[in-house]
Amino acid sequence: MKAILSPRELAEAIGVSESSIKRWADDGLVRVTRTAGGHRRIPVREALRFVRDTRAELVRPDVLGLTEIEVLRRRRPAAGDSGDDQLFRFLRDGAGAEARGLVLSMYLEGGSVAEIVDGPLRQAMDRLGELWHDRGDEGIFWEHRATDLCIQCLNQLRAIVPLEPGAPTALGGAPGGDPYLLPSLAAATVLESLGYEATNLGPDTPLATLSAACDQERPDLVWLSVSVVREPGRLERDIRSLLERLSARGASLVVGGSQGSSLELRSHGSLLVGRSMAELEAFVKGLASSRNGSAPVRA
Ligand code: B12
Repeated sequence: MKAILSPRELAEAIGVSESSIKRWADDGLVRVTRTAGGHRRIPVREALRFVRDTRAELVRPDVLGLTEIEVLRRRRPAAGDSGDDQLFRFLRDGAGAEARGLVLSMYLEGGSVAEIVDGPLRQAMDRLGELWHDRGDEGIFWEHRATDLCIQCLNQLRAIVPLEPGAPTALGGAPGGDPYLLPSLAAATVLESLGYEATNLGPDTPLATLSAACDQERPDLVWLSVSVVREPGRLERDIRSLLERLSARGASLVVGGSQGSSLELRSHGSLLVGRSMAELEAFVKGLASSRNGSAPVRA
């Protein structure tokens, strides 16, 4: 993907005239920087923010370096295939460019990251998780490869969501002994799409490590994604003590993941125990409105 575009390149990509882009830039609809010689330049994150917000059609995705979308367009969907079926098939078959292109298109057409993760991505992984029952080693191979492809899809979204200076910060991971990569990465991606600067410590992060990271980084929000619980009593105790430290300085904790709600924890005040990325999104939007809308939370 290109990092910086000229007005002509963005114009070509969305099939409008260069003078329209320059006019929109001068009206503040597209944010530009200037070269030393005074020429307008558009960071690609800003260009894609504009494409998404205005639902502009990407007629030449190649100009932006989004070759995945071109690859996807060349692949005809099987008759009656929904976007969800398509993603499942691409992940199962190792069609990485197509999977990335599809997820990117869903986002650029206005889908939120939370909707994409709770919907097509989770459904595809649920279906892949059933395959090892019938397909044994082949099913496990598909599951591992699909996990890697989902990581690529999510990291690609992380590379294009707009960045705001002075964004609130979030930090999180999955607890010690929990090997699941995607849920925590998905939470980081959702938070970044909502205007946070997120640090993902990933799977198998002991709560003591998470707590030390929080003391050092002082994030506004902490997430914990729980897919495997080894010692529930101990994990609950560690989460309560983390929550105490966080609440003392006005930060919030969100616990989720497929086993998050099996823990003896109840949502209250600065703790949310949620089952979906939609709940994470709603909680974050609630936080922003209780701070009088000062946090840069996007639609
Ligand atoms: C990929 C995968 C693995 C991979 C993980 C690779 C990796 N490093 O990440 C590996 C190979 C490690 C694995 C291993 C095992 N797995 Co497995 N795995 C899966 C699979 C297919 C996908 C999981 C995934 O990433 N989903 C995508 C994420 C995004 O979805 P999610 O976790 O549900 O998250 C959603 C919500 O929980 C929520 N959420 C998540 N995090 C957060 C955080 C916050 C803050 C909030 C608010 C919300 C939230 O939002 C998300 C989107 O809606 C699932 C299938 C399934 N149905 O979950 C099986 C599955 C979980 N695995 C299963 C099994 C049996 C195993 C093994 C025991 C297999 C074995 N015999 O070895 C081992 C156990 C591992 C262990 N150490 O405990 C079973 C569990 C059955 C059960 N309930 O006990 C499942 C359900 C498959 C099945 N249908 O049988 N697995």
